[in-house]
Amino acid sequence: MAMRPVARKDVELVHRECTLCEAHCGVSVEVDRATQSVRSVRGDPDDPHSRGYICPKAHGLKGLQEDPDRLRRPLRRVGDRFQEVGWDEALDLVAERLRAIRERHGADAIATYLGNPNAHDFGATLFGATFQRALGTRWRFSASSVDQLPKMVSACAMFGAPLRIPVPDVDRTDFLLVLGANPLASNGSLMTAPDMPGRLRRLRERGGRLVVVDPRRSETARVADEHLFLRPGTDAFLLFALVHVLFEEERVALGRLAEFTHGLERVRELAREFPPEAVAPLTGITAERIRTLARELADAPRAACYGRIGTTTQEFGTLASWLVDVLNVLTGNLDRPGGAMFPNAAHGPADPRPRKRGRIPYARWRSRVRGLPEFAGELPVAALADEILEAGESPVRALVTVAGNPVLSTPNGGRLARALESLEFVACVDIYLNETTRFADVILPTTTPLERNNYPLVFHQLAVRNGAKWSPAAFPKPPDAKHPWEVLLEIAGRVNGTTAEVAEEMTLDALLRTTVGSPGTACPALSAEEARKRLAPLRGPERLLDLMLRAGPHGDRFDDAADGLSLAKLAAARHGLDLGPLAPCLPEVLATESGGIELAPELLVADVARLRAALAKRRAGNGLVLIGRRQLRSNNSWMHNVHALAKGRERCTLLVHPADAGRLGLAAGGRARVCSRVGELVAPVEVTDEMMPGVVSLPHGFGHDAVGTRMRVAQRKPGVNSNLLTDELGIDALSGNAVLNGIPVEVAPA
Ligand SMILES: Nc1nc2c(c(=O)[nH]1)N[C@H]1C(S)=C(S)[C@@H](COP(=O)(O)OP(=O)(O)OC[C@H]3O[C@@H](n4cnc5c(=O)[nH]c(N)nc54)[C@H](O)[C@@H]3O)O[C@H]1N2
Ligand SMILES: Nc1nc2c(c(=O)[nH]1)N[C@H]1C(S)=C(S)[C@@H](COP(=O)(O)OP(=O)(O)OC[C@H]3O[C@@H](n4cnc5c(=O)[nH]c(N)nc54)[C@H](O)[C@@H]3O)O[C@H]1N2
Ligand code: SF4
Ligand SMILES: [Mo]
Repeated sequence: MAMRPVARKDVELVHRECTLCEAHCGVSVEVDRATQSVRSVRGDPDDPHSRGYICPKAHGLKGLQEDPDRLRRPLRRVGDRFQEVGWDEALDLVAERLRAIRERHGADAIATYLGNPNAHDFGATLFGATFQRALGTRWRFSASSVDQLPKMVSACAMFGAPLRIPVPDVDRTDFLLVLGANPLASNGSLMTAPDMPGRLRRLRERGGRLVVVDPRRSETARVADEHLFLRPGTDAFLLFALVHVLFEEERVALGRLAEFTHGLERVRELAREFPPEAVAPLTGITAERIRTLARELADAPRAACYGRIGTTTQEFGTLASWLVDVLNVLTGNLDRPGGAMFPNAAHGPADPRPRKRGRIPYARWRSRVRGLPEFAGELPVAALADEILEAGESPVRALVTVAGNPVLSTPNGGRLARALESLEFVACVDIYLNETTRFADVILPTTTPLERNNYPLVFHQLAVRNGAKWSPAAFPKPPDAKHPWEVLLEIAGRVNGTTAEVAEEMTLDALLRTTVGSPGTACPALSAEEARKRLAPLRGPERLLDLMLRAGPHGDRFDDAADGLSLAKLAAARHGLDLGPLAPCLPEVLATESGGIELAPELLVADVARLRAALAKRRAGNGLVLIGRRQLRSNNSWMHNVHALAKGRERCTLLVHPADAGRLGLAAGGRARVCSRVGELVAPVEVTDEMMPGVVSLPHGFGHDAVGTRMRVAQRKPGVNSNLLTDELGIDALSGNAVLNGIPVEVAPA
């Protein structure tokens, strides 16, 4: 299609980040100011971290911006239809209904669910907690418990804070052991590292080795030196056996970590019970290969062990997450260049709240029906449907979702859909009328990523290189539109009979208390009042960010003559700032009670009994199990309405190994019926030896054929919802995180 010629003066290049995934690549958005439209989205070669790299999804930002199905006005349910209404009417209705339910049944009758995009929007991240606090409920849920919750639990127990998560120093390592991650499709997770294809290529070019452990020969496994097929859900066995060999062969070498690491002997004892010979039949990896792998890890000058979704969304997710870092410690690779290191974000540590040292925020309350534990203020989402349907006299009666699609993304989505239907009131802050929001009484849409400023708060704290980048909005906020943070604060204010401004000021006050005006804060000599004055006229998340940056490790501490960082200075660096490679920072950044690394925290040690029991009980599993997979052109459940990404061949297919296909009578191009304890579906079959025999794979985030949605592009190629098969009873018992991989299924021709 020929592009309309435009006068040069009408074209503006806006340098910012793509916020769709954790890589946060620098993009240059070419904006036609005459029509306020996107002409193109290109990689920004001057971004110091991504250096021009982008993936196909970046172009999807244009499609998202222009999508006629995307919601621009609040919707209110009238009978079984939706009607556009004004903001005041919509917000008042939400506040009124929530208040009434709270008065009648207590605050815990309201549940909240925060989805993944909140982590990619600094406004929602900064004000999400304010919003939840305003509702007063402890029934808070999020996508964390279908994702990285186990890693947060293990990091908190070992290092003292849920987001103190070490990231692999991919650019300097000599040996990278990857378990359950496919960064060539996902572009990396709990590891912000734009251009993983380039980074992994350079790792190998400098003589480093890449080993991938995965039940599927993934895109990443294909470019590795070696790929090891592993039976789903058995990572903790493999990792424990590696630990076993390190001790047995006296290859444990903590180096300087020895001075402040506790629990080494305890780990040695625990690992005794997991020799390679015992775990080999379960994992599918031979004892000999496990032994040599341990030696390779120990012998590499600099090595990093890294585990992701495949290791967290499984039965032993927290143990596997812990053992990944145990290996990093035992080989002396934690906190050293080329190993696994802690980022130092310009806006401060991941967990700035002065929490009581050492107290793990775990199981302070539990879900009513199944008694699943709270962690860091949240309950596992696998409990949500039960809390609505089964909680007797005190069930959850209302739900507020914020940028989440739990019907497609949480286990037993079919049951959750029935639960949502039964609720007294549902409000959704979302930009689509989709599988979840169709159950809403009110939908509150927000601006798009390109209409918002951003700063990757969460992802600078997980980056393989320190940096800071300000992303200016490419478009002004449309008239009558609201940013997510504005919607959250409006609800927070109205539900308590105050205003958004009051809720905003309270958030600022809380942050001021920990950053200025008292001993131990970054700016002890500056009063909160003075700081407030200096931060004006900024508002909203910009004001909080300016405060964090100025009080942060590179900040100007409110001394305008100093050359430290402030938001204004950061914004002037149009392509972002590089703040150098990760640097050793232990023991200073540890927040455990002892001040050291807890290698054998009680919480985790207690869970080893469960693993031991499974080892005793289980022979090599021979039933068929289902795992998931991510695809480059897909983004969880919500970019399937963008034609540029959705076009092309059918992607929601069941991958089956040829031997299994033969045994089950499945033909390539045919269709298979897949059944689990909780549901069934029919999917097209692809036969491929990239699967481990006995394992089938289906991507998640599809299933767009539900009635009452408004996603016309996605509906044309709906695919199936893999979470109709995942089981809400399947959890990692310690964290409560959902098991989304290794689901027992039966498969037959359809
Ligand atoms: N089987 C299986 N299930 C999985 C996974 C898996 O690997 N396998 N992965 C899990 C993981 S890691 C995650 S993170 C979850 C994700 O789970 P969710 O966060 O529940 O799901 P998403 O698909 O990310 O849905 C995002 C929602 O936010 C809306 N949205 C997008 N941008 C904006 C915005 O700017 N403003 C507002 N207001 N709304 C917006 C979209 O319309 C969509 O409704 O899925 C999990 N589910
Ligand atoms: N294109 C794209 N990018 C994304 C997303 C997306 O939906 N699409 N989602 C984003 C989100 S929310 C997240 S959390 C990240 C996730 O990022 P990744 O963790 O890299 O996610 P996946 O690509 O799903 O890779 C998981 C791998 O684990 C393997 N696996 C499954 N079960 C097991 C097991 O039991 N053990 C082991 N060792 N491996 C197993 C799977 O075969 C798969 O190759 O990706 C983010 N980036
Ligand atoms: S990898 Fe792709 S989706 Fe992720 S930030 Fe970069 S361009 Fe965006
Ligand atoms: Mo995720």
